[in-house]
Amino acid sequence: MSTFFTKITFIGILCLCSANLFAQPTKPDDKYSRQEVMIPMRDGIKLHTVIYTPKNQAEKLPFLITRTPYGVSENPSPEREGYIKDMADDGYIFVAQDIRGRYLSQGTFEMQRFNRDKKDPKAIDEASDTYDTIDWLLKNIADNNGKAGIYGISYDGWTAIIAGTDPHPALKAVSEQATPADMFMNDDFHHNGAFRLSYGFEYSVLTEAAKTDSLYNFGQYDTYDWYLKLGTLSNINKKYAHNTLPTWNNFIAHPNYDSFWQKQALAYRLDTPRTAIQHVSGWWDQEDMVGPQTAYKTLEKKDVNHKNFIVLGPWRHGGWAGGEGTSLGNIKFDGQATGTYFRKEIQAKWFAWYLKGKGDGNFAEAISFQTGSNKWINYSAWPPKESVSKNIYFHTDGKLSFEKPSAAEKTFDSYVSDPSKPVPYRQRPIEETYGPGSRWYFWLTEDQRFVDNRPDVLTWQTDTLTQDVTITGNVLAKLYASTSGSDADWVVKLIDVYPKDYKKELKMSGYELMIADDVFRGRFRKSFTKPEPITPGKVEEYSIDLHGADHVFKKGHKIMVQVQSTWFPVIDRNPQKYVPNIFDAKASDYQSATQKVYHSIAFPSSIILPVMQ
Ligand code: PG9
Repeated sequence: MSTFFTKITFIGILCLCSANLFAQPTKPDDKYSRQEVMIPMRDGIKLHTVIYTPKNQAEKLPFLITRTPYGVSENPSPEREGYIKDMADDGYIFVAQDIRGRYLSQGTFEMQRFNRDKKDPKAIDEASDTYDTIDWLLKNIADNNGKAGIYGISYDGWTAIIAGTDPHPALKAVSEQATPADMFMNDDFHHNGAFRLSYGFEYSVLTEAAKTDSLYNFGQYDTYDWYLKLGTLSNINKKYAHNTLPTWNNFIAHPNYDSFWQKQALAYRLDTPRTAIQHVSGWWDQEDMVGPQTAYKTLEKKDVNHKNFIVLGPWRHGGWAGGEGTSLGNIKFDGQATGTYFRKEIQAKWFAWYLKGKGDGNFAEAISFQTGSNKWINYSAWPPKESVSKNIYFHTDGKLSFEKPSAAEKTFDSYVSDPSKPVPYRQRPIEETYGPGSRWYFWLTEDQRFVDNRPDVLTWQTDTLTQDVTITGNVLAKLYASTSGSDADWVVKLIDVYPKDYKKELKMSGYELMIADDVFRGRFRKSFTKPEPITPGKVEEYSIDLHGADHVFKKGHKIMVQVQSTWFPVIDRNPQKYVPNIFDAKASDYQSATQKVYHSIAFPSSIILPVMQ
């Protein structure tokens, strides 16, 4: 049946875009002994674990652990896996574990399980499961050096960072890569309260539907039509899921930022860094770009012992794990092998220092691959102190400039947002997220010209830049807008427009590359816990965090901003008529609305850029 079920393990996801990751033959390696064990946890549940020990071990070695919901049995040995090959060359005992309730592990799976009640000695969570695993490994696996590190991407990055919140004393280093930090504010399931429909639904099916269930077959390659025909969100349970998907049911039960989302968020769970910790984030991560930035920022507040580090690179979700990383989608990085560099010069050296005392231990606080200039830069703080906030303002006639609007200008631009004709978030066909031929992996780098002529997308742009403009740090949109409806979504995109005649690579002439972007659900403008209708026609101020960037808009390029109210189906359609819970909205609640974006003296919409001096 559906391709949801046939190929998707996370490693499979990586494999789709990193063709050379598993290109080698699958014969067993001679360098490692492989054993599969069931490790007992404090509550008696046993977790399926694969351990690779180097055969000719000359010294006592640390453990490098990864814990996953995506199945460890298919993991190739370290020798053959590009992601950890450099570390394999250094020598570790590699451990991969199926988390509770997944694949060959016992127990029940809970999506991003909550913290346990520490007063109950038998209570468990992902941190205690890691603790018990490390305890068992130290006692049962010979010739270990008494130290452990944990690493992983996305869900596996989340299990890594959670392990560090209540670490076994032997756990010395955590490399969380693309962890989600807050599923209501950013990351996989919502952005600023706007629900990530196609991802949320398909991921719930992928992890929680019975593998034999054939109800989810889209039956068509372009899922844009499927989601549009679906109609209201309540049809998911009525027609397909029949209340069988716990994660989907949680979306419905928690439409606001209640304690369910708050207690799941890393801000609630993190305190001081209790091990050395490295956060890894991709500038074009289509799933969890913000998570590591938020996690770094949270821990940095109490990082008195300098244990908290961040690495930012030009990658899609997990893009650093395989392949050279010289390009992403259509974007090339001047031949720089950013993935190879990360694995060899950053990841391997960092673990070697913290787990083996190898190297000089001299790591920059923040290491970023600056896009546009295409070079690695070390910063002593993130965001760097040298950047200064500068507003770039919207004007009449689609102009964008660092000057404030004047009295002579028209005060707003408007468009009609029609939920029956939502703006596709990427070029159609919109394949199943993880389906065959899916371009999900690099949609954030797609040329935004595909929506340029839509009447429901507004565009402002600067004149051709006469000098480079470098932005390093957080980007914020300040939107002054009104709607004729009583709820509205605001999507804001900061775009680098390539020159019309781009000699360096002709086919990139005029390309519109998103540098920072996000959506904001209007009902949450005052509070994410207590949404409120918008008064039709009233101008409201929206502060929309577009997150980090480190980018040079080169001389000869232009800076562009686009605003729209739909991004479908990655974001569900806002009915534009306020209803208490959008998951219960009726078909008749979905209404067209006239949106006005202001650029007057009183309401000067702008983007606040972190400009490097
Ligand atoms: N982005 C995926 C995910 C992480 C955590 C929770 C839900 C989804 C992943 O790639 O693992």
